[in-house]
Amino acid sequence: MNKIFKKIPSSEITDEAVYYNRRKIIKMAAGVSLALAGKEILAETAGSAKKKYADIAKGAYSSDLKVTSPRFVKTYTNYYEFTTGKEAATRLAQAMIVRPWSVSIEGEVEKPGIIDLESILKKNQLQERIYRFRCVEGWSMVIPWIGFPLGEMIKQFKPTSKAKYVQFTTIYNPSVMPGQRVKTLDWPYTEGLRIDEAMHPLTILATGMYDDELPKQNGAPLRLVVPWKYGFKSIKAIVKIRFTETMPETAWQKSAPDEYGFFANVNPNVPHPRWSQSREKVLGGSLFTPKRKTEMFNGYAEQVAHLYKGMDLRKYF
Ligand SMILES: Nc1nc2c(c(=O)[nH]1)N[C@H]1C(S)=C(S)[C@@H](COP(=O)(O)O)O[C@H]1N2
Ligand SMILES: [Mo]
Repeated sequence: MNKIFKKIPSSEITDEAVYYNRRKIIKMAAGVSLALAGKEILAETAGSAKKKYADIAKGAYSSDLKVTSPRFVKTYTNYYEFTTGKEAATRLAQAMIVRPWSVSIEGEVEKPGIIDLESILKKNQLQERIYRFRCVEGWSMVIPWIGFPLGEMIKQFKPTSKAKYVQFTTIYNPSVMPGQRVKTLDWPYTEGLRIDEAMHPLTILATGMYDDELPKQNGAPLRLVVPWKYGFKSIKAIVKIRFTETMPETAWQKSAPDEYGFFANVNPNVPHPRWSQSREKVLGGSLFTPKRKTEMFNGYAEQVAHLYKGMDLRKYF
């Protein structure tokens, strides 16, 4: 079976408060700065330079949840192309080159082609969306994303009637991404959505967070965000969007199909085979903050439950 999960005991899951406190203690003892990824986080606290997306207005579907401190969101990252360690991945990701960037549009569309990010941004108006983000590992946070509805962009390429699914692919560059030299996942990272999920107005492509450009470790320059699904669906550094008639393969499904389904809807009633999904550790709380109850579809049931009407969500997890 897959190799990575042998290395991630479920006892480690959701222990990030312990992790941060330990880090803090180590750092205080060593007398070094609190910044993990360096300048970026220092700039954050200094708040001097004007942020690139400071003037972006809130869009529809944005919530008024209290956002998580950016230092957690920017340093506790999953980016297996770099490595499986959250802090090390953050550090290694700084080597990425994210401009210029283009995305290849392929498959069942009338207007396929390679489109550069600047022209995508000219055609799609950015907005802020505050969403709760829930990782399959059992932690959650609230992130102010800057992005645009994926569905609006999809319409511009005119999908054919055969376009039933959309597959996304991350950049493949093992010389910069050391994790890709190891077969933790079947590279390049791929993800997929059913076309109605992709067209749903909650689904966005993000280019920023916290009023600024996406940090490299969080998926710069273009990343998917699907707030009612587990975090692993939110594929980073997208270079290809392919429309297909049949359900596409995804990297996690290929790695462990019994653990990671295609749908990956947040569902407190369907446990992961190795741990419960009924609660979540809210990142940024103290060691004593109780876990919060995970909500059906991550709290977005009213908006998305109809997409799965009549489906057995235990089978299609
Ligand atoms: N390309 C790529 N995208 C990825 C991942 C990854 O390893 N590679 N990890 C996923 C997982 S498991 C999660 S929880 C989220 C984490 O996003 P964050 O690091 O910005 O919090 O990214 C997802 N997108
Ligand atoms: Mo995740």
